[in-house]
Amino acid sequence: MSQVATETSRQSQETVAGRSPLDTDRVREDFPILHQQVNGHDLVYLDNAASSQKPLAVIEAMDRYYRRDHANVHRGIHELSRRATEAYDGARGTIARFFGIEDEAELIFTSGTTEAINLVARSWGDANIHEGDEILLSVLEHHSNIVPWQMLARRTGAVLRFLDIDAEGRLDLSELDDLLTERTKLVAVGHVSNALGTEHPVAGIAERARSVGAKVLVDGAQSAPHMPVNVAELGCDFFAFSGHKMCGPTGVGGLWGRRELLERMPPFLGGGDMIHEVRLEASTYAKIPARFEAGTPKIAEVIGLAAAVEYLDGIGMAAVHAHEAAITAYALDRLQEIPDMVIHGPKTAEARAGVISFTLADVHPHDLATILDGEGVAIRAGHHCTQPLMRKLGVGATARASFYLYNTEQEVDRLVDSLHSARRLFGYA
Ligand code: 7TS
Repeated sequence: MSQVATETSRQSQETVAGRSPLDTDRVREDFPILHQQVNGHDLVYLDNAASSQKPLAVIEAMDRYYRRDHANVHRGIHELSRRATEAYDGARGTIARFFGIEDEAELIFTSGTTEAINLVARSWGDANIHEGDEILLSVLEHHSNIVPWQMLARRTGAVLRFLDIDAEGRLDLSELDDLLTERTKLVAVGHVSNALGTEHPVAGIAERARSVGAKVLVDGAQSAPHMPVNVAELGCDFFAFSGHKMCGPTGVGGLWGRRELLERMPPFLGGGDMIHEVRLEASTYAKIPARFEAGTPKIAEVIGLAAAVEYLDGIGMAAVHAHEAAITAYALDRLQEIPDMVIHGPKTAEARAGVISFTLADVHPHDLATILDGEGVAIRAGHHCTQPLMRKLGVGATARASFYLYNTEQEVDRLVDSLHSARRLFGYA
């Protein structure tokens, strides 16, 4: 490394240590999975945008529930069912408070962001979207915030429109006013891009969308885990999130929607638990949230998710965000020291979450990820379920490092060292 580069990284290290409010050594003690060797090296887990690891508090809450309290909810007149029901219903309040949701009946548990968006597209969309209506998305949405709207457009004859990105890779709002018309019935945008890590000004977009009478859905899969989120302050109508990306278990996430909208929406799935009365010819439906939670719910998962948000609350989402901002700034500096490195998206940490997409010369990202895995460094390579964005960037795939509260600057150094070995291996050094 050159003298200048050494100076730069030393200064950056001081900045990270000085700016992160987290004691990562202590945080890391809470995550047993991090303490292992992979391919003969200490694991460096940098695939958090795909799924985060779980603290003991979550693992133990689910273990305790299964060992002691498990039964089905809302039906048994016996002690275990009472305990399970109390824990499940209590978890809704805990998770609602985490997102600033005052009316906890507005929080519907789903299997994750994908199901939450599909619920809105099927239930609200089929009832409210008609031929010629417009739905405004952006070109950098995750497939789960594109495909359900394409399916809805096919069913109804609605038209999809797209916000573009600027040269830096940030959402370009210069055309927003032209794209928003009285035909726009819905704006559905991601809060943070899973491929570029950019944070989008959703509160401003929501305000402008609502001024033309459009409803607003925010895909919060990548914001809920990484920054304080208050759905009322966002000014949106629906907010979707996934538990497994925010220290919680797989198989659970949620949809928040305004009561006046949810109450007028028909059910998404039919079955047990979502009805008021069933007759052979027709049924009436339960009130929200039960109307949208057909069948035996994700009891252990919801209890695990409540433990996850309590854990994150204990640390403080502002501190989680500040830690990630510091580590991302450090990583951006260090990655840009590597010759032939292309960072996709903005090169600075401003309005960015802890996600960095990159390519190294013409090494295929999958080859890069394989070399890194051999050194115990886990990153993701691929199109990140954002194929339209990849086309815009002119690449088929990128390598992606994504950080969370337990990642350290030493781990960023390990990533950089491994990328240097990959460069040597592929003959670039
Ligand atoms: N929206 C965004 C912005 C996402 O990043 C993801 C998952 C989803 C929706 C879907 O979430 P799910 O929990 O319903 O699957 N993103 C990623 C990723 O970046 N790598 O793997 C999954």
